[in-house]
Amino acid sequence: MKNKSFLAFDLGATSGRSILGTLDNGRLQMKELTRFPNQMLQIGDHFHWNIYSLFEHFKVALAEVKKECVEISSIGIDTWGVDFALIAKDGTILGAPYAYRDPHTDGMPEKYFEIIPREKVYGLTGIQVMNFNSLYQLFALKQAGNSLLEAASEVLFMPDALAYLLTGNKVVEYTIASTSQILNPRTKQFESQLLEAAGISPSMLGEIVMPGHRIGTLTDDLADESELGKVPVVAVAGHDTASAVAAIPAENERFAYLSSGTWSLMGIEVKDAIINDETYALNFTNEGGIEGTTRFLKNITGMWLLEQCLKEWKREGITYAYEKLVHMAESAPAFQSLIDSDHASFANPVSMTKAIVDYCIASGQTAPSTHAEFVRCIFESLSLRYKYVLGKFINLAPFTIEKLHVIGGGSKNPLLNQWTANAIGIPVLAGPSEATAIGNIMIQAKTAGCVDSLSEMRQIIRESIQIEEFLPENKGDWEAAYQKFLKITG
Ligand code: LRH
Repeated sequence: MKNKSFLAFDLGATSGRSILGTLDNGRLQMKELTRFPNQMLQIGDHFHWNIYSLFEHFKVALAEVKKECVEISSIGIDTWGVDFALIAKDGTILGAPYAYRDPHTDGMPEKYFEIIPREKVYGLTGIQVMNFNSLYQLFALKQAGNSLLEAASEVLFMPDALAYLLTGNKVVEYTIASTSQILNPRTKQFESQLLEAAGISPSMLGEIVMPGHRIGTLTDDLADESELGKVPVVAVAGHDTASAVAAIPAENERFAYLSSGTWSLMGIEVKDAIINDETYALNFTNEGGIEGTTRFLKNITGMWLLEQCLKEWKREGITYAYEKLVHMAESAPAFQSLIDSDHASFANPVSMTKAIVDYCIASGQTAPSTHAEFVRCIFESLSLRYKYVLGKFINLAPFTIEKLHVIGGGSKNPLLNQWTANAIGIPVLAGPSEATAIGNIMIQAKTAGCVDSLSEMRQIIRESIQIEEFLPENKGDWEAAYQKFLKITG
């Protein structure tokens, strides 16, 4: 088959990338064209996304594609979950979208549950309650009498809003919609009653389209400016985690995954949503995957902790290379300070290092004082949290979990991979680190007819990238540390 190239826009909550992917003779090749920051924009007391700056970066990337002299078959966009843009009746994007770490949703779920009880919301959606879910963001805006919400006639989730800027067409893609806590995973449709209870008209959310849907083509302006012509823009798995899970190089279903980035998303792939008293109590989520799969998973606060520490240290004039961080962590004393990465105090503190120190003091531990001790504390605590959450999945999975696939940027950290394997006691398979972009590209390839199925996608990925295996070692030390971790984190 003739080779084909695709452009992926892959946006996380701290940075974005444009990647050119080429499928040549059953092998995938990738080239990063551009990388750009995606910082929350603080305006007054609020945190927003600068969607217009992202659009500018998209234009720069299109110009880079032109320089490559390759014809791209399509463009796909994936982003982090839950956030959205408000669109006016005349199609104008209203203001800058709120960022999910904005504190305006603090306490909103509890207020919402006075209208519809928590159990019912979970029963209808199977989505873990987190105050930033789109449902509570919309409710918060409504409660505040937000004038942009009043002027809006439509809601577009981030990947769909960006696709709208590229094409002028509006769609609501299924996997990103599934992060909203408004969608019913059984009917795969929005639950009007949830919106009505928030005071939002159900007409604000359009018809859902599945990954593979052709959204449109570049607008005339962009086609001319970029000199690329009317390139099709297709809906991929618009939720970055869904694109990442599609790129897991698994050979069979008996695996758990950890999509490791700012968040650590740990879960399993199942056919139907799992919603029962236990999953409700655990606050586990059922997000939509491709080909009718369900991503049954749990959000764990991941590299956010380290990213925030690094930001602080950078302000003090110290920047560390990744390898150096690994080396530092190895040199610090073992299991001295353990934290619950999901503790509310780490959600968006003014100082992450202070939040960690405060947590350790409050839990009667020696607080980290050197940078190396902070890094070790974060890596060890994450490994132990992974063990805790994986244990729950082992109990709930309809199959035996034989291995953990670690994908995403965090999979490039050999020390964390080894510590994770030690903590969980089963093999860790690390890679691809570019899972979100690979999933994005492979879904485009499937849409273009180059690939038939999810399992063929995964086979191509297995054959195109290097996967590293980490076998558990030093189990005894880790078991003792786990007992300490359980006591501290309750
Ligand atoms: C990871 C992610 C995660 C969501 C969070 C808001 O990037 O998409 O799956 O829960 O961002």
